[in-house]
Amino acid sequence: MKKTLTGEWLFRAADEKDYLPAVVPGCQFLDLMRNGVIPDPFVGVNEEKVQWVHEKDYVYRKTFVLGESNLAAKAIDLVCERLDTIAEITLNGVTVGKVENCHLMHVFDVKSPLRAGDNALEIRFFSPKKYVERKRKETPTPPNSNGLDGIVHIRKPQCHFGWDWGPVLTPVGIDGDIYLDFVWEKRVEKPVVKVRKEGEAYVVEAEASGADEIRLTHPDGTIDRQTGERAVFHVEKPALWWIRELSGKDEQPLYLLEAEGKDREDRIVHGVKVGLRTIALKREKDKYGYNFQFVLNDVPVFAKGANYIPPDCFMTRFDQRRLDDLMDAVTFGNMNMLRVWGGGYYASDELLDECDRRGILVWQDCMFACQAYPFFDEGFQANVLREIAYNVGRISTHPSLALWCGNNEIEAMHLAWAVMHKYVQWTEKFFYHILPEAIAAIDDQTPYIPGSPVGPAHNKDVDADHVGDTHLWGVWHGLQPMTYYRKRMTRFCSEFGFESLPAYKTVRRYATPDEYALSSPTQRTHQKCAGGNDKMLYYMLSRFRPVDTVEDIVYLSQATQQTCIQDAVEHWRRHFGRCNGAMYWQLNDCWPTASWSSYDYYGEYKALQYAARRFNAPLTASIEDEKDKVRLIVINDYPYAKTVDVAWCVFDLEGMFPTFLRKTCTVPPLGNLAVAEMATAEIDEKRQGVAVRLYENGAMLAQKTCLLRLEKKLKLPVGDIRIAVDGDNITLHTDVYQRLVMIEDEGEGHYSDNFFDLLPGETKTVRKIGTIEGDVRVKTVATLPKSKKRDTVKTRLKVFLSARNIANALYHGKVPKPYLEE
Ligand code: BMA
Repeated sequence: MKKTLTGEWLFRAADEKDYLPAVVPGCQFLDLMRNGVIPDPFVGVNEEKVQWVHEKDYVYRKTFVLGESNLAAKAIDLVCERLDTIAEITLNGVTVGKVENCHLMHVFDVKSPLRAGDNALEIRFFSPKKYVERKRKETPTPPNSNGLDGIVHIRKPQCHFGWDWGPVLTPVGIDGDIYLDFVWEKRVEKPVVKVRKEGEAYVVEAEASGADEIRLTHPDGTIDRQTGERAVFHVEKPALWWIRELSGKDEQPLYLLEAEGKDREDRIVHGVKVGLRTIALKREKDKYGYNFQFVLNDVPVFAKGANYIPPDCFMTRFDQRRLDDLMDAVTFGNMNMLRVWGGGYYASDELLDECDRRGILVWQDCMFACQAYPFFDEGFQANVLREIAYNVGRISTHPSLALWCGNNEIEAMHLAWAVMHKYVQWTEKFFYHILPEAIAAIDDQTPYIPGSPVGPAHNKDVDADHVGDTHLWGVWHGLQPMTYYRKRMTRFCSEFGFESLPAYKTVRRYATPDEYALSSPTQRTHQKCAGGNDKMLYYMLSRFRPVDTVEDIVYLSQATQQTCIQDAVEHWRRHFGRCNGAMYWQLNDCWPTASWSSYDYYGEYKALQYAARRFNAPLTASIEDEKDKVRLIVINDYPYAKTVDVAWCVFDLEGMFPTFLRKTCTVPPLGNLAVAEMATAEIDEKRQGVAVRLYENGAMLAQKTCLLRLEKKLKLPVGDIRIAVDGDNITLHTDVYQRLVMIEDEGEGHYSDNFFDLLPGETKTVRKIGTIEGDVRVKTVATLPKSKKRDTVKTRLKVFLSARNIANALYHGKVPKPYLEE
């Protein structure tokens, strides 16, 4: 029997007397906002104004009544799904526990302090900031390049202390379910489930102490039952779990394993969803070096996706509706993998359930990022290993789990800690020995890598192109030209990114018009990457003519981001087999900000989100432009050949609807086909462009265009776009070529397509997924008003020549030497 303790609580800062109402699950920031004590830190420069909050301890209090009969239970536990983070729990004045890890569930035996009648539960949360300051004095740590120093001492999302996309807002509180669990006769535990393949069949083994029956419900509804605490099910004809692009279905087949037992008259059922599949990470030697390729049910996969960060600074308000919306963006973007990045939280059950259902693989980092951790401290290591055991047990049953990764970028940062050698040594001990053993003790089926990026051994060839995965930051941090990616023949790019401003609608939610300028205090607060706004301008001006208004800067920053990431992903996809994954940084935001995301904090789709749908489509066309030639390539990620029609043309920017050349061809499975090649000398770069269309069974799957000159060096025709709205459908028609057409209206939601090119004479219909409000407007590169203010060359030079940027360019801009077979 459970008695929930969520809902209404009281709270106070420890140095104040009066309690205020609080809501659990939640945190002190949400409660302070609700009570009008602090302003919304997401607006204007309020983040700065609420920094005093971190300095304090907070006390949460709840009273509840129990009857005499409740106390007759054999055992009574207080279960806290999550407590963030350093806390002491007292019940009726008796200390029942102290905790120091927000990444695991805490259970306390509370039978003896409970009494009939009124009970008072109090949880005191200690200031995380003060905690890390104190810890750092006891055990010095290397400096932190993201946020406050010493944060490695606390097992709490590291990004709470500030990151290059996130504010310094360190919540404390009860941020999960909290309840009393009464045991009358026996406990019925959650089942431990193991799945393995035997020949063509699968074996599902389950053990649940206290269970009377364990059953397996197949996706077709048939149920196998076994009595007792242990069960072994043989599934002879498995309904295999696939990623969405390979199953072609929105819902993947899942089996439901349930363990049921009776505790007095309470019927207790624990359910676990199980998917039948095999997953491997191939890292064998090959002609390019060493492979890095996920293989699902024996089918090689090109991983297409993005990096996921905590979707809110205050996680408890990220509800199922927002999760659904975010996951819709993932499927909309034709992604098949998410990387849950190591500076936040382990994936929640809800996120994993959605990934299981929709068929999205999950790369799970363990929660260590960008810094060296004090694993030599026995208490710290034991704390971490408890967290690992809990999360591996919880996460490993999910069929979406594809990889355990030890950490984010710790090895890449070793140079910085050469002076604190102990940390470097312990990084190797922990991530190459202790952690993999701890994971394998619970989950020996899922691949493991010590960190990302990873080389062949500790501290060797990190970020090399012939081995492991890479985080390529030459573009953006290293100010390399956007063509830099083409020089990198990585085996798997798990991070690369480009910043843009969030949607204009979002800017209006955090800034007033007098704070729109990128140099304003508000815009500088909402840009956490040092020099980020300058870099955005630097790249925008490398390609487009200058603009003045924030609306136009939003548009161009997103257009630049989209073209940059599209070029990189298509380049790597054209080399599937050698490169096996392109996961851009980053999918989402934790607050409204300028960042590398494609989906902003309020769920607005940036240009990149639409582009992802096109460049990640499993069957698509791509244009590879080189100095002297343009090649048209069809990319096929399916494990079977595809027969398609390809049509292409050289079109005049101001011409008539072009005449296409056509060819029917068969693209090999998991491969590419070069369909046509054109000499650039035969194309009038000033007046013409190249377009390709791809059809399957008469339906157009893709249209891509390519200009041979930068937009700023072209006279793009303005023309006129006719817009007709019919219900949710918006039809556009143009007589001349239109570059990067952005549709907008004031309603909620997004469009079925946006930020696309239109060929001269083309008519295109898109659908609004949401509601249309007010006028439907369009913006294109050619319609941007001219600015007289900026000297492009001077502005760019000034950005490039800052000391920070020169150092970054040297550090990030390297291109590895070609791999020579050993
Ligand atoms: C990557 C990440 C993050 C960071 C991002 C952008 O390396 O792992 O630490 O936010 O770069 O700089």
